[in-house]
Amino acid sequence: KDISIIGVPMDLGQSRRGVDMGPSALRYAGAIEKLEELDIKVHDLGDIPINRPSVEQAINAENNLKNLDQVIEANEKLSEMVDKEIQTGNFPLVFGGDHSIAIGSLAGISKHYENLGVIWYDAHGDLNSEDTSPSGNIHGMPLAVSLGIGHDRLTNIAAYTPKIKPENIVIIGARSLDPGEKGLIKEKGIKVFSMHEIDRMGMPAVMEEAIKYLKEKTDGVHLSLDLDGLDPSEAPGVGTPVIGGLSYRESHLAMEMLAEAECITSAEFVEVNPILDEKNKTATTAVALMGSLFGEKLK
Ligand code: DIR
Ligand code: MN
Ligand code: MN
Ligand code: MN
Repeated sequence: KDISIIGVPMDLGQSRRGVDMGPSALRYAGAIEKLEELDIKVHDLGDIPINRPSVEQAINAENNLKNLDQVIEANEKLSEMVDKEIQTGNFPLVFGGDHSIAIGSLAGISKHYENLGVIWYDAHGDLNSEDTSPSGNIHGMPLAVSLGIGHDRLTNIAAYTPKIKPENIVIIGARSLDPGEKGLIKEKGIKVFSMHEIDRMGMPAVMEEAIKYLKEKTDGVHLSLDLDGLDPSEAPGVGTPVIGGLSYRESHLAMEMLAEAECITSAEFVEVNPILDEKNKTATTAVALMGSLFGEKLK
C-alpha cells in the first residue's frame, strides 16, 4: 500500500507552544526518506492550515474546552482528508500536532470499518471530558470523544458518533491517569497495559496479548502513538513528560511485533515538540519507530 502523510501543525489542544512544529520536525528527521528506503511509495500531502483564535476569542474563552472552535475546525478538515485517502486505497499516516487531532483521524477512519481497533500508546488515557478535565486541554480528551463522551460538537465531528467501541481499545504505557479517567476505564472495561503490567509481563507478552485481543474482533487497527508514552530520557521533546516510561527498545519491539502481525491499517505520531527537545531527538526516535512499524526488520 502507498502511504499518505498528512501533517496537522496544531498546538491548540494543550497549553505549551511548539508542538505545532511537530510535522516539520518529523519531516526534518527524515520520515519520508525512511519510508522510501523500505520501498514504500509515499504521498506527502503537506500540512492542514490551522487557524488560531482571535484575541477576543482567547479573552472570552470561559468553558473547560480551550480553543474549541479551532480544534473542531482542524479536526473536521483532517477527518475529510483521511477519509479521502482511505477511499483512494492509501494508508493514512498523520503527523501531529497535539493529540487532540486523533479526534479527526478516528472520525475519518472509523467510517470505513465495522469494528475499528485502536492502540493508544501513551503515558495518559486521554479519556477526560470537559466535566473531568483538570486542564481544559482537549488533547486530554480524544479517546473519550471518540467513544461518544464529551461536548456534542466534538463527538459529532464528521456527523456520526461514536467512532469506536470501548472493547476495541488497548491502552499501552499508561502511568498518569486522572480520577475521571480511571472511573471510565472501570465502567467501560477498557483494556489497559499500564507500566505496572509492562514491568510484570514484559513487552513481548503485552504485545502478544494486545494483538490477539484486537485481532479476534476488529477489522482494522489504528495506532495512535503519543511520544510521551516513551520515557522522557528517550523522548524529551513532549509537552507533558511523565517519568518511568517505555524505553526505546521496548517501543521498537512493540512496533516490530505490530509489523509482523500485519494488523495496523492507519497510524499517527503526535505530541512531538521540537522547542522542548534536545537536537530533534524525539522526532528522530519517532522516525526510527516508523521504520520498525513499516517492516524495516522484515525487509
Ligand atoms: C491530562 C494530561 N490528563 C489532561 N493529558 C495528556 O490534561 O487531561 N495527554 N498530556 O496526552
Ligand atoms: Mn495523548
Ligand atoms: Mn465504524
Ligand atoms: Mn500523553
